[in-house]
Amino acid sequence: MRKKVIMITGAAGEIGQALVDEFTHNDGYTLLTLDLHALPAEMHGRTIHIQGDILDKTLFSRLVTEYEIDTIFHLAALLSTRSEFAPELAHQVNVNGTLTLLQLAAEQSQRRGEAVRFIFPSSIAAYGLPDLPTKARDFYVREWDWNYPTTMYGCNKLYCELLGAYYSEHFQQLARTKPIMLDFRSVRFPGLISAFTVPTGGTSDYGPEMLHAAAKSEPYACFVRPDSTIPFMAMPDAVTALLKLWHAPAESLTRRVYNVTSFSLSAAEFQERVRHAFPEAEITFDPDVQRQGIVDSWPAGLNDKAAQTDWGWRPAYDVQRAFDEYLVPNIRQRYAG
Ligand code: AKB
Repeated sequence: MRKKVIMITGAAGEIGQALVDEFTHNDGYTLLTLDLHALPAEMHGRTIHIQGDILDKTLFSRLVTEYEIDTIFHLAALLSTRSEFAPELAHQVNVNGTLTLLQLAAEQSQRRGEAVRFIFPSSIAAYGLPDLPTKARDFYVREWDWNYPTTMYGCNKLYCELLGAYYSEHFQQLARTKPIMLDFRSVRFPGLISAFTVPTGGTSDYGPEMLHAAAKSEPYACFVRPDSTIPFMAMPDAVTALLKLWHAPAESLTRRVYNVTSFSLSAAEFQERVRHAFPEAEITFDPDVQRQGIVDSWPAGLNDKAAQTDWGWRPAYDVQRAFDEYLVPNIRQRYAG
């Protein structure tokens, strides 16, 4: 008998660590985690961890002989800034890695006669707004607006959303019998902010970097203009969104890809919040033209009405609660020693 597991790729990353943490407070699930890196020491023993590459197909062939994969949270990805420096590698990891897992999930769904749920974090990077006046006018974009990403990462995310829908609805469409398909579900996340981890390789990183630097009493030069506005979300809400979408009954879903958001802030407003908590913070603005261009192409806000209606999405942390109750106290404590 194969052991039933929930697979989490990219488990050593920011969302991965928060998701594993949430799962291990709820007994009853066996987690099979995969990452290029080892898990941090405090996570040891909580999961069956495989240190490996999502591009390694032999590894997956071995894993499916041992485990029945019930759900996949596919979090492994190269983020937007890093992907611009290594676009071909980004395509391999973000697209080919996802394709391998979708194929595996489709085959597993047929083998066990029940759809594997495939939960995929997409991003505001899937959007590409043409200019700042349009960004200000179409503030809260809907899922189908402005799907013209300008980054390799954004292109990868948008295409993988489509691949997920293909594998769920049209896979083997010319075969005589309709096979059991996988059940792909995706959330488009805004910039995420964790109190416990610092992001690397993203372009929304200026928010969390500013906050963590202030808590460490380090000066910070923000790489975008003060007026740059994008949506953000506290990490616990990101985990809630993934879990809520995972649990949602299939009949209640009207789309495969949902926007989710919490609050929109300009970099100047972000700085004000940080200064309110850490009055000594040394924050300056030193925009980087290329990274600025990426942030300018991302929407200022997300319209997440479909997620609210279909599966009851509500962020627990608005901007006030995010800073006062989650970010500032935990970050303070983290660097206190
Ligand atoms: C990035 O900046 O690349 C990510 C994202 C917005 O998806 N944080």
